[in-house]
Amino acid sequence: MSRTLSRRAVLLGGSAAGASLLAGCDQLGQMPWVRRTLEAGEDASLFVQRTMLTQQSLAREYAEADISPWFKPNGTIDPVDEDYKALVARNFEGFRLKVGGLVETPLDLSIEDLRRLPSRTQITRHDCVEGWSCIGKWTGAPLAALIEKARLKPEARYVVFHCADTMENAEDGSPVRYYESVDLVDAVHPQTILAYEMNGQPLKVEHGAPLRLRVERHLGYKMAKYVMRIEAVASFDEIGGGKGGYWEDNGYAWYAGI
Ligand SMILES: Nc1nc2c(c(=O)[nH]1)N[C@H]1C(S)=C(S)[C@@H](COP(=O)(O)O)O[C@H]1N2
Ligand SMILES: [Mo]
Repeated sequence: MSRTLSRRAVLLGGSAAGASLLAGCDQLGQMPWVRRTLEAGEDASLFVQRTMLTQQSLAREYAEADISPWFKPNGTIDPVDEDYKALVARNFEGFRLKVGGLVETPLDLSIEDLRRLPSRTQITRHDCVEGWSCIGKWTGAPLAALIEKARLKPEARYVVFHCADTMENAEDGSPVRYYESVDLVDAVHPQTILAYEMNGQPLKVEHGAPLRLRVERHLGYKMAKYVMRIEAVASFDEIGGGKGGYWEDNGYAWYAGI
């Protein structure tokens, strides 16, 4: 039995009809997926955020004056990967974002293509699991717009972000690259964007140039930098260590809601 929302439930939940349907707790308790979730004894914070706080509540947004004078770069800050270094050398000319997996229409987009989509700017606080926070302004293309263009197949449950940076080498010597994933509720959330600008400037290498994920209701490690490819999947079984992210494969929680 699936532990997550179906594509249909997400699309319903995102519509006006869906929103009023979700308004009453009684009705909510009648919805099959809520009962399934309760019966499965799902993680409490996930349940609270997914139901009581409503699916599309926004993370707090701040004013220009709140922007941190220095935003701590963390994790990979200068990928060693040759393909990525070549992109940096060309100032990211020729960069293409690939969108594939369980979609009807695979996409292959330049940064200019992404800039032509309606953009969203948000000033938010980034909280790293290590215990520090910084406030930054992010501008990018809503992931929802890409998902709409690519059209998910009915089996799709998660969106995976494949990154350029190698974190370690596997036993057979192959590179283990950073990756992350979100479910469809977070994928279509209005503050989930693929950011190409930070504080009004093109994204710097240390912060994930040319494209990084912002998924504002989550901890920092969900915010994949150096995103090269996006893949819609039904499960994580075939990806990396099977837990939905590089740090998840190393013991972190997949649901990092704050
Ligand atoms: N590709 C990639 N994305 C990543 C990381 C990384 O090492 N590689 N580190 C994560 C962590 S733990 C944090 S806190 C943020 C840091 O983002 P920043 O460098 O813009 O502060 O990126 C996240 N995304
Ligand atoms: Mo982090």
